Amino acid sequence: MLNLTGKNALVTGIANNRSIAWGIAQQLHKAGANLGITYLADEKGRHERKVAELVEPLNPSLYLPCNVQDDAEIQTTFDTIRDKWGKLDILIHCLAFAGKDELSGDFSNTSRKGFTQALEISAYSLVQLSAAAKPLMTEGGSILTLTYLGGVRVVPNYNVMGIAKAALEMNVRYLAAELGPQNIRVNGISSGPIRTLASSAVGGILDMIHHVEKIAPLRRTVTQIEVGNTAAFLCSDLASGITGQIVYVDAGYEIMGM
Ligand code: 0WE
Repeated sequence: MLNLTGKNALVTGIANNRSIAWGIAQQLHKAGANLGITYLADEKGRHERKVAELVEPLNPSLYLPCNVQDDAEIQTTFDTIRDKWGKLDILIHCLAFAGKDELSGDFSNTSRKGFTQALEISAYSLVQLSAAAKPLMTEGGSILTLTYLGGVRVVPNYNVMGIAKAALEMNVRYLAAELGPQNIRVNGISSGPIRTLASSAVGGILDMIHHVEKIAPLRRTVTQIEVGNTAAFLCSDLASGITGQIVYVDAGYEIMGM
């Protein structure tokens, strides 16, 4: 049965109690995993304190700042994991960013800086974190990222994030091929739209959610906990034969043509 006891899991991307990463962290904890949580530090340390308060019930044994645009911070994070845990079993990558002006209007107006930034933070970061995790996954492991249908099909306004998710999904396949011989599995979950801090900053997210509620086979959207349950499965030995895959957790929306 689903059991993650004895497994060390690093979870990135928790911003608040609506974060998909928060749903994943809760379900990994429920399955018995030992958690490490990373956060994006801000100048005043407000974010650090808010996320710390949120995750406290999950008793994380590591709590570290990790900005993927800062190589030194990544190095410190993984050095600490080596020192405190000795090995890493699970890496959860829930990071994405594009400039707000890149997420509306004509895609062809995407700036060089906007394109580079979106791909660096949303796609390259998986390569970077996987490289850092690889030497610590001495007993095999599971790497999981979050993607979205906009990386495979055109979703209005998703724009450069779609290109970043397409790159991210291909990163999953290349990493799975490289790391498979070390028994490290790499997969993605393609979540349906959920109201989170990131999505609520986007105009029209409620209309998109209402559209999904009309069209998806299950006639509803999914929750962070449902994504968390699939994440716990994919990171567990129950999924020992699954790697390089993108699993849709979207109430079936992706199958529909009309
Ligand atoms: O991947 C995402 C969110 C990505 C995202 C959102 C923001 C908003 C605030 C990345 N960067 C930023 N930067 C900001 O300044 N989703 C799957 C949610 C999402 O975002 C959309 C969507 C959906 C769905 C953007 C446009 C259209 C649909």
